[in-house]
Amino acid sequence: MGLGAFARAHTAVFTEDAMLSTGDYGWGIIGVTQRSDAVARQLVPQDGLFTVAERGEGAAPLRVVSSIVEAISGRDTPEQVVERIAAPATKIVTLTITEKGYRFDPQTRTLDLADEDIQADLAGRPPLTAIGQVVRGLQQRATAGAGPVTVLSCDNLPANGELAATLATGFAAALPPAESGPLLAWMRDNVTFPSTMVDRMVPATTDGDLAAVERELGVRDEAAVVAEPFKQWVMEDDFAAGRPRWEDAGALFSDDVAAWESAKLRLLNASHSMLAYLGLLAGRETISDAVAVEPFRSVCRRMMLEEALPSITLPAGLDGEQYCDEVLRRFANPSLGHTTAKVGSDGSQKIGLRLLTTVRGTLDAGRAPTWSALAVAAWMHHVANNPEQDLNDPLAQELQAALPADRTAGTVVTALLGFRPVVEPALAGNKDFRDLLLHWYRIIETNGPDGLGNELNHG
Ligand code: CS2
Repeated sequence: MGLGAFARAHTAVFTEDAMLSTGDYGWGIIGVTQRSDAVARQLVPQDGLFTVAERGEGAAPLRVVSSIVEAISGRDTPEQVVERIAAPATKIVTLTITEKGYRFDPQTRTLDLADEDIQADLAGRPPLTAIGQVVRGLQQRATAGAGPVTVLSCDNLPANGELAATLATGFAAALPPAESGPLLAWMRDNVTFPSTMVDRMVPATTDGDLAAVERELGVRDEAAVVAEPFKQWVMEDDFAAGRPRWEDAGALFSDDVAAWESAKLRLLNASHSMLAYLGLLAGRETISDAVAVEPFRSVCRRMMLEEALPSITLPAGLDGEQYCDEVLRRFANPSLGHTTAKVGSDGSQKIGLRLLTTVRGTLDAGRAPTWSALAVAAWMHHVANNPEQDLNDPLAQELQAALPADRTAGTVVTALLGFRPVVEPALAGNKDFRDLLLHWYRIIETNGPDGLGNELNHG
Protein backbone atom coordinates (compact mmCIF):
# COMPACT_ATOMS: atom_id res chain seq x y z
CA MET A 1 0.00 0.00 0.00
CA GLY A 2 1.52 3.25 -1.17
CA LEU A 3 3.18 3.24 -4.55
CA GLY A 4 5.13 6.48 -4.36
CA ALA A 5 8.68 6.87 -5.60
CA PHE A 6 10.07 5.55 -2.30
CA ALA A 7 8.19 2.23 -2.39
CA ARG A 8 9.25 1.69 -5.99
CA ALA A 9 12.92 2.46 -5.28
CA HIS A 10 13.03 0.49 -2.01
CA THR A 11 10.52 -2.33 -1.37
CA ALA A 12 10.20 -3.22 -5.07
CA VAL A 13 13.98 -3.25 -5.60
CA PHE A 14 14.76 -5.32 -2.48
CA THR A 15 12.03 -7.77 -3.46
CA GLU A 16 13.30 -8.18 -7.00
CA ASP A 17 16.90 -8.53 -5.77
CA ALA A 18 15.79 -11.25 -3.34
CA MET A 19 14.15 -13.16 -6.19
CA LEU A 20 17.14 -12.71 -8.48
CA SER A 21 19.59 -13.98 -5.92
CA THR A 22 17.54 -16.96 -4.71
CA GLY A 23 15.87 -17.97 -7.97
CA ASP A 24 12.57 -18.11 -6.05
CA TYR A 25 10.33 -16.14 -8.39
CA GLY A 26 7.14 -16.89 -6.48
CA TRP A 27 6.73 -13.35 -5.16
CA GLY A 28 5.10 -10.33 -6.75
CA ILE A 29 3.83 -6.99 -5.55
CA ILE A 30 0.30 -5.68 -6.03
CA GLY A 31 0.88 -1.95 -5.71
CA VAL A 32 -1.94 0.16 -4.30
CA THR A 33 -1.86 3.93 -4.80
CA GLN A 34 -3.22 6.09 -2.00
CA ARG A 35 -4.63 9.57 -2.55
CA SER A 36 -4.16 9.77 -6.31
CA ASP A 37 -4.36 7.13 -9.00
CA ALA A 38 -1.50 8.69 -11.02
CA VAL A 39 1.12 5.98 -10.47
CA ALA A 40 -1.35 3.17 -11.20
CA ARG A 41 -2.26 4.94 -14.46
CA GLN A 42 1.44 5.18 -15.31
CA LEU A 43 2.28 1.58 -14.44
CA VAL A 44 -0.67 -0.31 -15.93
CA PRO A 45 0.15 0.35 -19.61
CA GLN A 46 3.79 -0.57 -18.82
CA ASP A 47 2.89 -3.99 -17.33
CA GLY A 48 4.10 -2.68 -13.96
CA LEU A 49 7.66 -2.20 -15.25
CA PHE A 50 9.57 0.91 -14.25
CA THR A 51 13.14 2.21 -14.24
CA VAL A 52 15.29 3.03 -11.25
CA ALA A 53 17.95 5.59 -12.16
CA GLU A 54 20.62 5.84 -9.49
CA ARG A 55 22.27 9.24 -9.20
CA GLY A 56 25.61 10.08 -7.63
CA GLU A 57 28.92 8.42 -6.88
CA GLY A 58 28.81 4.67 -7.37
CA ALA A 59 25.54 4.79 -9.33
CA ALA A 60 24.63 1.53 -11.04
CA PRO A 61 23.47 1.55 -14.66
CA LEU A 62 19.75 2.10 -15.34
CA ARG A 63 17.67 -0.81 -14.23
CA VAL A 64 14.16 -1.91 -15.12
CA VAL A 65 12.37 -3.44 -12.12
CA SER A 66 9.73 -6.13 -12.66
CA SER A 67 8.54 -7.08 -9.16
CA ILE A 68 5.29 -5.08 -9.41
CA VAL A 69 2.75 -7.39 -11.06
CA GLU A 70 -0.36 -5.27 -10.68
CA ALA A 71 -1.11 -1.63 -9.84
CA ILE A 72 -4.49 -0.52 -8.54
CA SER A 73 -5.98 2.68 -7.18
CA GLY A 74 -6.93 2.61 -3.52
CA ARG A 75 -9.00 5.73 -3.99
CA ASP A 76 -11.03 4.55 -6.99
CA THR A 77 -11.27 0.81 -6.37
CA PRO A 78 -11.25 0.29 -2.60
CA GLU A 79 -13.25 -2.95 -2.83
CA GLN A 80 -10.54 -4.41 -5.02
CA VAL A 81 -7.91 -3.46 -2.42
CA VAL A 82 -9.88 -5.22 0.30
CA GLU A 83 -10.21 -8.31 -1.91
CA ARG A 84 -6.49 -8.38 -2.64
CA ILE A 85 -5.63 -8.16 1.07
CA ALA A 86 -8.08 -11.00 1.72
CA ALA A 87 -6.73 -13.24 -1.07
CA PRO A 88 -5.03 -16.42 0.20
CA ALA A 89 -2.05 -15.70 -2.09
CA THR A 90 -1.36 -12.44 -0.25
CA LYS A 91 1.26 -13.02 2.45
CA ILE A 92 2.46 -9.54 3.38
CA VAL A 93 0.81 -6.13 3.34
CA THR A 94 3.52 -3.46 3.31
CA LEU A 95 2.65 0.14 4.17
CA THR A 96 4.61 3.00 2.59
CA ILE A 97 2.05 5.72 3.15
CA THR A 98 4.10 8.47 4.91
CA GLU A 99 3.51 9.71 8.44
CA LYS A 100 0.21 11.38 7.65
CA GLY A 101 -1.23 8.22 6.13
CA TYR A 102 -1.58 6.63 9.58
CA ARG A 103 -4.15 9.09 10.98
CA PHE A 104 -2.92 8.81 14.52
CA ASP A 105 -2.70 11.12 17.48
CA PRO A 106 1.05 11.60 18.03
CA GLN A 107 0.66 12.28 21.76
CA THR A 108 -1.17 9.04 22.52
CA ARG A 109 -0.02 7.00 19.49
CA THR A 110 -3.60 5.80 19.00
CA LEU A 111 -5.96 5.97 16.02
CA ASP A 112 -7.56 9.38 15.55
CA LEU A 113 -11.18 8.31 15.92
CA ALA A 114 -12.28 11.92 15.35
CA ASP A 115 -10.86 11.79 11.80
CA GLU A 116 -13.78 12.07 9.38
CA ASP A 117 -12.41 9.51 6.95
CA ILE A 118 -11.75 7.00 9.72
CA GLN A 119 -15.31 7.53 10.95
CA ALA A 120 -16.71 7.02 7.45
CA ASP A 121 -14.63 3.84 7.02
CA LEU A 122 -15.85 2.56 10.38
CA ALA A 123 -19.44 3.29 9.34
CA GLY A 124 -19.04 0.80 6.52
CA ARG A 125 -18.37 2.63 3.23
CA PRO A 126 -15.81 1.03 0.89
CA PRO A 127 -12.77 2.04 2.98
CA LEU A 128 -10.55 4.88 1.79
CA THR A 129 -8.01 5.22 4.59
CA ALA A 130 -5.03 2.87 4.60
CA ILE A 131 -5.83 1.54 8.07
CA GLY A 132 -9.49 1.10 7.10
CA GLN A 133 -8.50 -0.85 4.00
CA VAL A 134 -6.07 -3.05 5.91
CA VAL A 135 -8.58 -3.90 8.64
CA ARG A 136 -11.47 -4.48 6.24
CA GLY A 137 -9.10 -6.71 4.28
CA LEU A 138 -8.18 -8.62 7.44
CA GLN A 139 -11.86 -8.94 8.30
CA GLN A 140 -12.65 -10.45 4.92
CA ARG A 141 -9.60 -12.68 5.26
CA ALA A 142 -10.83 -13.95 8.60
CA THR A 143 -14.28 -14.70 7.18
CA ALA A 144 -12.84 -16.44 4.13
CA GLY A 145 -10.35 -18.46 6.20
CA ALA A 146 -7.54 -17.18 3.98
CA GLY A 147 -4.89 -17.72 6.65
CA PRO A 148 -2.28 -15.65 8.47
CA VAL A 149 -0.69 -12.50 7.05
CA THR A 150 1.95 -9.94 7.98
CA VAL A 151 1.38 -6.18 8.07
CA LEU A 152 4.72 -4.46 7.53
CA SER A 153 5.03 -0.72 8.11
CA CYS A 154 7.84 0.83 6.04
CA ASP A 155 7.53 4.45 7.17
CA ASN A 156 9.79 6.71 9.23
CA LEU A 157 8.02 6.27 12.54
CA PRO A 158 9.46 4.94 15.79
CA ALA A 159 8.28 1.39 16.57
CA ASN A 160 6.29 1.45 13.34
CA GLY A 161 5.17 -2.20 13.70
CA GLU A 162 3.80 -1.64 17.16
CA LEU A 163 2.11 1.55 15.95
CA ALA A 164 0.51 -0.22 12.96
CA ALA A 165 -0.72 -2.94 15.33
CA THR A 166 -2.21 -0.38 17.72
CA LEU A 167 -3.97 1.47 14.92
CA ALA A 168 -5.33 -1.66 13.24
CA THR A 169 -6.49 -3.00 16.58
CA GLY A 170 -8.00 0.39 17.42
CA PHE A 171 -9.96 0.38 14.18
CA ALA A 172 -11.17 -3.21 14.72
CA ALA A 173 -12.15 -2.45 18.32
CA ALA A 174 -14.26 0.53 17.19
CA LEU A 175 -16.44 -1.65 14.96
CA PRO A 176 -19.79 -2.88 16.31
CA PRO A 177 -19.19 -5.56 19.02
CA ALA A 178 -20.55 -8.39 16.86
CA GLU A 179 -17.82 -7.65 14.33
CA SER A 180 -14.99 -6.50 16.57
CA GLY A 181 -14.98 -9.49 18.97
CA PRO A 182 -14.30 -12.21 16.39
CA LEU A 183 -12.03 -9.98 14.32
CA LEU A 184 -9.79 -9.04 17.25
CA ALA A 185 -9.49 -12.69 18.26
CA TRP A 186 -8.57 -13.69 14.69
CA MET A 187 -6.03 -10.88 14.42
CA ARG A 188 -4.33 -11.94 17.64
CA ASP A 189 -3.74 -15.41 16.26
CA ASN A 190 -3.09 -14.66 12.60
CA VAL A 191 -1.47 -11.26 12.05
CA THR A 192 2.03 -10.04 12.91
CA PHE A 193 3.31 -6.47 12.71
CA PRO A 194 7.12 -6.46 12.59
CA SER A 195 8.92 -3.13 12.91
CA THR A 196 11.27 -1.90 10.20
CA MET A 197 13.76 0.84 9.49
CA VAL A 198 13.88 1.91 5.85
CA ASP A 199 16.44 4.21 4.28
CA ARG A 200 17.01 5.56 0.80
CA MET A 201 16.81 9.14 -0.42
CA VAL A 202 14.30 9.22 -3.23
CA PRO A 203 13.27 12.64 -4.57
CA ALA A 204 10.06 13.26 -6.49
CA THR A 205 10.64 12.43 -10.15
CA THR A 206 10.79 15.53 -12.36
CA ASP A 207 10.05 15.97 -16.08
CA GLY A 208 13.79 16.42 -16.54
CA ASP A 209 14.40 12.99 -14.92
CA LEU A 210 11.86 11.36 -17.25
CA ALA A 211 13.50 12.97 -20.27
CA ALA A 212 16.97 11.85 -19.14
CA VAL A 213 15.77 8.27 -18.59
CA GLU A 214 14.11 8.31 -22.00
CA ARG A 215 17.36 9.38 -23.66
CA GLU A 216 19.33 6.65 -21.94
CA LEU A 217 16.77 3.86 -22.09
CA GLY A 218 15.48 4.54 -25.56
CA VAL A 219 11.83 4.31 -24.50
CA ARG A 220 9.55 6.58 -22.55
CA ASP A 221 8.95 5.43 -18.96
CA GLU A 222 6.29 7.47 -17.19
CA ALA A 223 6.89 5.71 -13.86
CA ALA A 224 10.68 6.02 -13.64
CA VAL A 225 12.20 6.96 -10.29
CA VAL A 226 15.57 8.39 -9.35
CA ALA A 227 17.36 7.44 -6.15
CA GLU A 228 20.72 7.66 -4.42
CA PRO A 229 22.85 4.49 -4.71
CA PHE A 230 22.61 3.84 -0.94
CA LYS A 231 19.77 1.75 0.41
CA GLN A 232 19.19 0.06 3.75
CA TRP A 233 16.43 -2.03 5.32
CA VAL A 234 16.45 -3.39 8.86
CA MET A 235 13.51 -5.44 10.14
CA GLU A 236 12.27 -7.76 12.83
CA ASP A 237 11.96 -11.32 11.62
CA ASP A 238 8.37 -11.95 12.66
CA PHE A 239 6.45 -12.96 9.55
CA ALA A 240 3.19 -14.86 9.91
CA ALA A 241 3.08 -16.35 6.41
CA GLY A 242 6.59 -16.42 5.00
CA ARG A 243 8.59 -13.73 3.22
CA PRO A 244 11.05 -13.21 0.38
CA ARG A 245 14.69 -13.84 1.36
CA TRP A 246 15.32 -10.09 1.62
CA GLU A 247 18.55 -10.79 3.50
CA ASP A 248 19.95 -12.07 0.21
CA ALA A 249 19.25 -8.62 -1.17
CA GLY A 250 21.17 -6.92 1.65
CA ALA A 251 18.42 -6.41 4.22
CA LEU A 252 19.34 -6.92 7.85
CA PHE A 253 17.16 -8.88 10.28
CA SER A 254 17.56 -7.62 13.82
CA ASP A 255 15.94 -7.76 17.25
CA ASP A 256 17.02 -4.18 17.76
CA VAL A 257 15.02 -2.34 15.11
CA ALA A 258 13.94 0.33 17.61
CA ALA A 259 17.55 1.43 18.04
CA TRP A 260 18.12 1.50 14.28
CA GLU A 261 14.96 3.51 13.81
CA SER A 262 15.79 6.15 16.42
CA ALA A 263 19.31 6.51 15.06
CA LYS A 264 17.91 7.04 11.59
CA LEU A 265 15.08 9.37 12.60
CA ARG A 266 17.08 11.50 14.99
CA LEU A 267 20.31 11.72 13.02
CA LEU A 268 19.43 11.48 9.33
CA ASN A 269 15.81 12.62 9.21
CA ALA A 270 16.27 15.30 11.89
CA SER A 271 19.18 16.90 10.08
CA HIS A 272 17.37 16.49 6.77
CA SER A 273 14.48 18.55 8.18
CA MET A 274 16.90 21.06 9.67
CA LEU A 275 18.63 21.57 6.32
CA ALA A 276 15.28 21.79 4.55
CA TYR A 277 14.00 24.69 6.70
CA LEU A 278 17.34 26.52 6.84
CA GLY A 279 17.71 25.95 3.10
CA LEU A 280 14.23 27.26 2.33
CA LEU A 281 15.00 30.31 4.42
CA ALA A 282 18.16 30.98 2.41
CA GLY A 283 16.56 30.28 -0.95
CA ARG A 284 18.41 26.97 -1.51
CA GLU A 285 16.42 24.70 -3.73
CA THR A 286 18.00 21.36 -2.93
CA ILE A 287 19.41 19.59 0.11
CA SER A 288 22.83 19.43 -1.57
CA ASP A 289 22.75 23.21 -2.04
CA ALA A 290 21.73 23.66 1.60
CA VAL A 291 24.43 21.41 3.05
CA ALA A 292 27.01 23.31 1.01
CA VAL A 293 26.29 26.44 3.07
CA GLU A 294 28.96 26.28 5.77
CA PRO A 295 27.03 27.36 8.85
CA PHE A 296 24.21 24.99 7.85
CA ARG A 297 26.52 22.03 7.55
CA SER A 298 28.16 22.82 10.91
CA VAL A 299 24.94 23.33 12.83
CA CYS A 300 23.63 20.11 11.40
CA ARG A 301 26.72 18.21 12.46
CA ARG A 302 26.69 19.76 15.92
CA MET A 303 22.99 18.96 16.37
CA MET A 304 23.72 15.32 15.56
CA LEU A 305 26.92 14.97 17.59
CA GLU A 306 26.16 17.14 20.60
CA GLU A 307 22.45 16.51 21.05
CA ALA A 308 20.99 13.60 19.09
CA LEU A 309 23.79 11.07 19.60
CA PRO A 310 24.03 11.52 23.40
CA SER A 311 20.27 11.06 23.75
CA ILE A 312 19.94 7.71 21.92
CA THR A 313 21.32 4.22 22.36
CA LEU A 314 22.93 3.06 19.15
CA PRO A 315 22.37 -0.44 17.82
CA ALA A 316 25.34 -2.77 18.28
CA GLY A 317 27.87 -2.32 15.52
CA LEU A 318 26.88 1.18 14.46
CA ASP A 319 29.56 3.86 14.81
CA GLY A 320 27.70 7.09 15.58
CA GLU A 321 30.25 9.58 14.32
CA GLN A 322 30.84 7.66 11.12
CA TYR A 323 27.08 7.46 10.57
CA CYS A 324 26.78 11.26 10.90
CA ASP A 325 29.60 11.85 8.41
CA GLU A 326 28.05 9.37 6.01
CA VAL A 327 24.70 11.16 6.30
CA LEU A 328 26.31 14.53 5.49
CA ARG A 329 28.12 12.95 2.55
CA ARG A 330 24.84 11.51 1.24
CA PHE A 331 23.13 14.91 1.62
CA ALA A 332 25.87 16.46 -0.51
CA ASN A 333 25.09 14.21 -3.51
CA PRO A 334 24.95 16.87 -6.24
CA SER A 335 23.01 14.80 -8.78
CA LEU A 336 20.05 13.78 -6.65
CA GLY A 337 18.01 16.99 -6.80
CA HIS A 338 16.22 16.27 -3.52
CA THR A 339 14.37 19.53 -2.92
CA THR A 340 14.21 21.40 0.37
CA ALA A 341 10.51 21.97 -0.37
CA LYS A 342 9.86 18.21 -0.53
CA VAL A 343 11.79 17.37 2.64
CA GLY A 344 10.24 20.40 4.35
CA SER A 345 6.70 19.25 3.54
CA ASP A 346 4.45 17.74 6.21
CA GLY A 347 6.49 19.37 8.99
CA SER A 348 3.67 18.97 11.53
CA GLN A 349 4.00 15.21 11.11
CA LYS A 350 7.80 15.12 11.32
CA ILE A 351 9.06 17.74 13.80
CA GLY A 352 7.86 15.89 16.90
CA LEU A 353 9.40 12.53 15.95
CA ARG A 354 12.64 13.84 14.54
CA LEU A 355 13.52 16.89 16.64
CA LEU A 356 11.37 17.32 19.74
CA THR A 357 12.48 13.85 20.89
CA THR A 358 16.05 15.13 20.97
CA VAL A 359 15.02 18.44 22.54
CA ARG A 360 13.37 16.50 25.36
CA GLY A 361 16.27 14.06 25.77
CA THR A 362 18.80 16.90 25.91
CA LEU A 363 16.76 18.90 28.42
CA ASP A 364 16.26 15.78 30.56
CA ALA A 365 20.03 15.33 30.64
CA GLY A 366 20.37 18.88 31.98
CA ARG A 367 21.84 20.33 28.80
CA ALA A 368 20.66 23.02 26.39
CA PRO A 369 19.16 21.73 23.12
CA THR A 370 20.75 24.63 21.26
CA TRP A 371 20.93 23.18 17.75
CA SER A 372 17.74 21.18 17.72
CA ALA A 373 15.95 24.34 18.92
CA LEU A 374 17.44 26.14 15.92
CA ALA A 375 15.89 23.55 13.61
CA VAL A 376 12.52 23.91 15.32
CA ALA A 377 12.75 27.72 15.14
CA ALA A 378 13.51 27.47 11.41
CA TRP A 379 10.37 25.33 10.98
CA MET A 380 8.35 27.89 12.97
CA HIS A 381 9.68 30.65 10.76
CA HIS A 382 8.72 28.64 7.68
CA VAL A 383 5.18 28.10 8.97
CA ALA A 384 4.70 31.73 9.99
CA ASN A 385 6.03 33.20 6.76
CA ASN A 386 4.31 31.12 4.11
CA PRO A 387 0.69 31.29 3.07
CA GLU A 388 -1.40 28.21 3.81
CA GLN A 389 -1.42 27.04 0.19
CA ASP A 390 2.39 26.96 0.10
CA LEU A 391 2.84 25.01 3.31
CA ASN A 392 2.23 21.54 1.93
CA ASP A 393 1.21 20.15 5.28
CA PRO A 394 -1.94 18.20 6.18
CA LEU A 395 -2.41 20.61 9.11
CA ALA A 396 -1.65 23.78 7.11
CA GLN A 397 -5.07 25.23 7.83
CA GLU A 398 -4.92 24.48 11.55
CA LEU A 399 -1.38 25.89 11.80
CA GLN A 400 -2.39 29.12 10.12
CA ALA A 401 -5.48 29.38 12.31
CA ALA A 402 -3.29 29.01 15.41
CA LEU A 403 -1.07 31.94 14.40
CA PRO A 404 -1.96 35.52 15.34
CA ALA A 405 -2.21 38.25 12.70
CA ASP A 406 0.64 40.13 14.34
CA ARG A 407 3.61 37.80 13.90
CA THR A 408 6.57 38.60 16.08
CA ALA A 409 9.08 36.12 17.51
CA GLY A 410 7.12 36.14 20.76
CA THR A 411 3.67 35.60 19.32
CA VAL A 412 4.75 32.95 16.80
CA VAL A 413 6.78 30.92 19.30
CA THR A 414 3.95 31.08 21.85
CA ALA A 415 1.32 30.06 19.29
CA LEU A 416 3.29 27.16 17.84
CA LEU A 417 4.49 25.89 21.21
CA GLY A 418 0.82 25.74 22.10
CA PHE A 419 -0.03 23.74 18.97
CA ARG A 420 -1.02 20.43 20.57
CA PRO A 421 -0.82 18.15 17.53
CA VAL A 422 2.93 18.85 17.47
CA VAL A 423 4.13 19.89 20.94
CA GLU A 424 3.26 18.11 24.16
CA PRO A 425 2.26 20.37 27.10
CA ALA A 426 5.31 19.56 29.26
CA LEU A 427 7.69 20.67 26.55
CA ALA A 428 5.58 23.68 25.60
CA GLY A 429 5.93 24.95 29.17
CA ASN A 430 9.72 24.55 29.34
CA LYS A 431 11.26 27.99 29.76
CA ASP A 432 14.76 27.06 28.57
CA PHE A 433 13.40 25.67 25.33
CA ARG A 434 11.18 28.65 24.78
CA ASP A 435 14.09 31.05 25.34
CA LEU A 436 16.21 29.18 22.81
CA LEU A 437 13.41 29.29 20.26
CA LEU A 438 13.00 33.02 20.78
CA HIS A 439 16.74 33.55 20.49
CA TRP A 440 16.98 31.70 17.17
CA TYR A 441 13.74 33.04 15.77
CA ARG A 442 14.96 36.61 16.30
CA ILE A 443 18.31 35.86 14.71
CA ILE A 444 16.64 34.28 11.71
CA GLU A 445 14.25 37.17 11.43
CA THR A 446 16.75 39.98 11.71
CA ASN A 447 19.89 38.55 10.13
CA GLY A 448 18.75 35.55 8.09
CA PRO A 449 21.33 32.86 7.35
CA ASP A 450 24.25 35.28 7.84
CA GLY A 451 23.20 35.71 11.45
CA LEU A 452 23.75 31.99 11.96
CA GLY A 453 27.29 32.24 10.66
CA ASN A 454 28.10 34.98 13.17
CA GLU A 455 26.49 33.08 16.04
CA LEU A 456 28.55 30.03 15.23
CA ASN A 457 31.78 31.97 15.05
CA HIS A 458 31.13 33.49 18.45
CA GLY A 459 29.55 30.41 20.02
C1 CS2 B 1 13.07 12.87 4.17
C2 CS2 B 1 12.96 11.36 3.99
O1 CS2 B 1 11.22 13.76 3.02
C3 CS2 B 1 11.72 13.55 4.12
O2 CS2 B 1 11.19 13.90 5.16
O3 CS2 B 1 13.73 13.15 5.36
O4 CS2 B 1 12.06 11.00 3.03
C4 CS2 B 1 14.34 10.74 3.72
O5 CS2 B 1 14.81 11.09 2.46
C5 CS2 B 1 14.29 9.25 3.83
O6 CS2 B 1 13.76 8.89 5.06
C6 CS2 B 1 15.68 8.65 3.65
O7 CS2 B 1 15.64 7.32 3.96
